[in-house]
Amino acid sequence: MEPFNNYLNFNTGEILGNCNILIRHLSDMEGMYHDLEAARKIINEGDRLIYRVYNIDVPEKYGHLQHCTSIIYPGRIGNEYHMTKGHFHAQEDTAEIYLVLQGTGKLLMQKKDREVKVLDMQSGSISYIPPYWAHRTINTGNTPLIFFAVYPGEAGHNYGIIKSKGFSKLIIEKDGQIKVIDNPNY
Ligand code: M6P
Ligand code: ZN
Repeated sequence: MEPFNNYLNFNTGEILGNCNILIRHLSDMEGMYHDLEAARKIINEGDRLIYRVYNIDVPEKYGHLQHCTSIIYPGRIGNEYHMTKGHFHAQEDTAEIYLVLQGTGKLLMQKKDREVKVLDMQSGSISYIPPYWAHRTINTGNTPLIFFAVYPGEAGHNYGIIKSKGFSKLIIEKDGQIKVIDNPNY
């Protein structure tokens, strides 16, 4: 394989070049937001774009490094901030790094033994997600949250556990403040 360049726009998070774009609307995240009624209403009124991922095309194999940008648009579903689906890695002993370019948010992580960790994300923050931690990103600001991620080629995504159980915490807005609360459905 030959070396290659791609070009990242630091303001928009868009990558120009050899990449595929993943677009997630609210309707792609069924049941993931706590307020099912609010989610249903928005979907019925025409749906909403929640985030995009610009993923550079690299073999999903040991030795390679996957890398992408994610752009989470600001907003809430009910009182819960816009977020990614969240996943474990299919190959669970693989880590990941997030570097924030723009915006503010939270990185919610959880192990299978339920241990939970929440880190702040802001321009310049470099978060390390160790092996075995599921991860979800939440935009708690009023502007897009844009971050660059790097992870091992073979890591893969396992969405099943998060889709069925969610995370044990929710990141919500209450009285104008960002709150981390227990997920009543967990
Ligand atoms: C980050 C990385 C990607 C992931 C994306 C969206 O950019 O972790 O691997 O796909 O966030 O998150 P999710 O796949 O959970 O929707
Ligand atoms: Zn990951």
